[in-house]
Amino acid sequence: MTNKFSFGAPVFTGAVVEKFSLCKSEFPVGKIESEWPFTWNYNLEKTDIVFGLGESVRGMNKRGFKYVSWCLDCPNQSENTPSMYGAHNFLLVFGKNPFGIFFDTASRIEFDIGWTDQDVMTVKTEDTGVEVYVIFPSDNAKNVLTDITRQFRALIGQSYIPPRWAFGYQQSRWGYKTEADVREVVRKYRELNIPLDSVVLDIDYMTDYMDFTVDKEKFSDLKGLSAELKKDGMHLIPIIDAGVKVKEGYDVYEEGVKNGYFATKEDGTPYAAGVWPGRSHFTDFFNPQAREWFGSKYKILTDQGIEGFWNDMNEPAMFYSDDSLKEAFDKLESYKGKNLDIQTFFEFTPISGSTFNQLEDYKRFYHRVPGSSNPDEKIRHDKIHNLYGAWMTRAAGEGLEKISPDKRMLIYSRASAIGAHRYGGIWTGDNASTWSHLLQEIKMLPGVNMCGFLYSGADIGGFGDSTSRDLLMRWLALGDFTPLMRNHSAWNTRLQECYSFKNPEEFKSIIDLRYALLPYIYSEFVKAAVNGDSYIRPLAFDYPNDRRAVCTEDELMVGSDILLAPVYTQNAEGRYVYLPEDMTMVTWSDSRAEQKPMSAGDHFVEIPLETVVFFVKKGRAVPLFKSALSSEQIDMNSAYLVGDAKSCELYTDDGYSRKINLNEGMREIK
Ligand code: MIG
Repeated sequence: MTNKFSFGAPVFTGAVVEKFSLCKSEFPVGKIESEWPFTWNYNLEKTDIVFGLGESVRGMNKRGFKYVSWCLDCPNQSENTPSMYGAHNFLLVFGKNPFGIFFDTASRIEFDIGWTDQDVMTVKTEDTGVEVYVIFPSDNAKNVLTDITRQFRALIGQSYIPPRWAFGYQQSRWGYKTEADVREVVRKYRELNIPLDSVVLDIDYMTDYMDFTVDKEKFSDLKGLSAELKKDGMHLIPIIDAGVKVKEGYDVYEEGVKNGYFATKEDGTPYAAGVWPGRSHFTDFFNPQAREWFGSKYKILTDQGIEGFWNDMNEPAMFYSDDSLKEAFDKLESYKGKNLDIQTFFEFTPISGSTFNQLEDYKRFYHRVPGSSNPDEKIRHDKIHNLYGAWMTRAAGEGLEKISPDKRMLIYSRASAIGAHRYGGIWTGDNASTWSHLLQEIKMLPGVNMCGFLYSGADIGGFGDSTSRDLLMRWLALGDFTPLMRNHSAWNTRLQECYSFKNPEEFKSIIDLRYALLPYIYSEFVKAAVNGDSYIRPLAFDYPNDRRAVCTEDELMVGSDILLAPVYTQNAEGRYVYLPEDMTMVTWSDSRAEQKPMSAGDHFVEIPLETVVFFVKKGRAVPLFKSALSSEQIDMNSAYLVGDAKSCELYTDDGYSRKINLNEGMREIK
């Protein structure tokens, strides 16, 4: 049962697909301290657990910290980072009176979940307005967490399903500059027989970082390269940035200016800020014509055989604006010649870095939002900031659907808000090569899944800083199970491709497991998307009456049948694993599986670096296939089962048709 309430003057966000009339009765949970500015308090029982909030730091249980939804480029994220790249305002309170609550707003919103007062949760927002949906379990719900999640997902619509090849291993690096670089990656993977489905192209493939261009000097024949790779079951995935370079003669820029497709300053002229291409304009994705126009541009690349993209910098990130730069220079100037005491010196040093992603800049431009009640239908960017990336994903998703009405295309984005989960996936932005960020991913993915972003994953091995061999191996072992499995790193870090380290056959074995599991992962993913379930969940979903399981923060349920206990500490020879019931332990080593029954309870499980261990639930089986060099080449008749059941059901299809019929695709595997 869902109740809808409205406070302030909400802006249309596009998050919700079901129509609800406003509930006339009193707010059913906690207390509305103030209708506007909106302030809601909820007293937490000691044992209440608060799941959700998607892409955010800290635990699966969000208690004990203060989070702010404000899409932000945060490459230096830590445990204390309040805002990440996404705005995922859904919470699932699990306790005596379980409920889900979704704050549908375009604006900044704060979640103080037992931080100011350990036993009080406060949610506040004061810009525009918010529609609040409170979801209670159905009367006959067998499992309240699953039930609430399904209701929420029905509210926001079915999650995006990428083509099957998108579940293959992707190799990326901000640093592949030429066709030759790409060929080298492919050659080295193939030489070592390490499976690979995609090579990801970062900003260097473009001419001067201009969207929808290809630098002919570096990639003389992208179409040819793409066709050549496809023959071998591989895809190229180019990046598209949010900012469009200001440059006379560049068609995208000129068309955008001519037709008024860019966000504008108060005086109606296009707003400029500096990003990778230099001064750039920002497409007004809220304006349907602008959205359609930008979406249609992807055809320039699909015409060259490209079938997948990633959208970056769409918070939008802004390194500087004309104004913030001037302000910074003026300030710096004022210190010139001064005898700086230590206090003034510390004011002075941060000035040059102060122009990044400034709130002041976000207040300097406007979007045309048709249907809004404001004069000229204009809304200032900061009020709807959290939707910008989401609507770019929508532009891409809708555009690609027009360009390719029958075949699914791959798209994943950095910034996001709930609603965009229908159009694309996400990666979780610029993490670093640290063990704490590996653990962070484990804790983050269940929330991300609850919020509908099933196609998701973090940069494997870590983006910033230099990885270590063991960190990359442990991270790949987790990545074996995440829908997006992408190794990505920054230009100034140690090379991070599997062949850059000794004994690459140990990497091969880990990635072979991904391909052995791929048909299962695809099946479980599609089932979760269609049924409104989470592909990755906290143990609480499967073992709600087992307090140990409910409070476990470093194990995951994957698909319907797998429990995963990743290793996330350096030099570990294994780890303690809590099993809520008897299970089958599968140890994958040297590209082969061995199984062993395990009893419920605590175990120290030995997990040498080159092995991957997972557990199959009681009475279930998981099919493993003969690994192949690409997803396309997997022999679908090569399955054997692990686990204690004699058969299992698997969903299969052609891997790309947009129409999906679960029942038709189900088959039994023995
Ligand atoms: O300011 O395109 O998150 O994955 O490699 C950095 C370069 C811009 C940020 C993305 C990262 C990508 C990088 N981009």
